[in-house]
Amino acid sequence: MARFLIVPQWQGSPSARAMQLIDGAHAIAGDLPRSACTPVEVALEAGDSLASGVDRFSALARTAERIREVTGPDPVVVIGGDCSVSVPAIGTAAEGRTIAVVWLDAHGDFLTPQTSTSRAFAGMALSAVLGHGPPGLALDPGIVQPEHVVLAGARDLEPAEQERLADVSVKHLSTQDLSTPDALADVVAGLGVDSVYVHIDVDVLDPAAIAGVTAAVPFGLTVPTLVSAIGALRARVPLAGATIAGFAPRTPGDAVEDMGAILRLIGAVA
Ligand SMILES: [Mn+2]
Repeated sequence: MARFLIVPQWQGSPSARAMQLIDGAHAIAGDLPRSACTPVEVALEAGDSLASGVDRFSALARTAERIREVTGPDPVVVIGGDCSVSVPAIGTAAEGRTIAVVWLDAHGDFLTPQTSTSRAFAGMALSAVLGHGPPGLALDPGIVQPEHVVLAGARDLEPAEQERLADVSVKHLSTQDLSTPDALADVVAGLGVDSVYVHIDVDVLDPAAIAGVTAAVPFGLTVPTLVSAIGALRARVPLAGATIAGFAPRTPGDAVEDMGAILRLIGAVA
């Protein structure tokens, strides 16, 4: 049985519905065995940017510190919360080994404090994995190599993200590419890494498969396609850890509707 970190962090989200990410984390935790769950305390207040270029920096930095405190060499599944909960978990997972990062997300999360208009850290999370962003949130450069990152299923990229992605060696697999079950596994297995961290923003799924996301983008993955891709990947490369992020149900009833899809994704990574 995997260990789950429950991180109801909303401060990284640019959405007006950000606080429903708290409900999403709690709804998922409610369907997991309590003994397997480690709750991570998240401040309720917004926090202060402290001139970092990231909104709510102080609250995010405190949560990141707590995630670092409760993660170690054994793989964990982080239940968000906004996408930025993955950053400190990836930092721990990369200690003493070379990892790939598969970032499954409708968006690039590849903005920086310089290019983001919202200043929301979730939209900068993948940049922060590669070392861009304020100390205390961003990993040190070199902990994860750009050529070991695969952005998958992204279909709503801002021009600034597209420019930066063209400049670095991050690989990009489209929704179409992922319809070949072994496509993701082939790319990651070819990198020569020790293990792979799998980040899933549930908005990588098609809006028909999940309703509780804050920024739905059409033409996403089906649940079976995503589960097959992860299964094929895990058959070839050990898992260093995983995240399920971005679940923000509007109502408790909506959470119940979406839970079947969420639990299948958890089954794929746990
Ligand atoms: Mn995301």
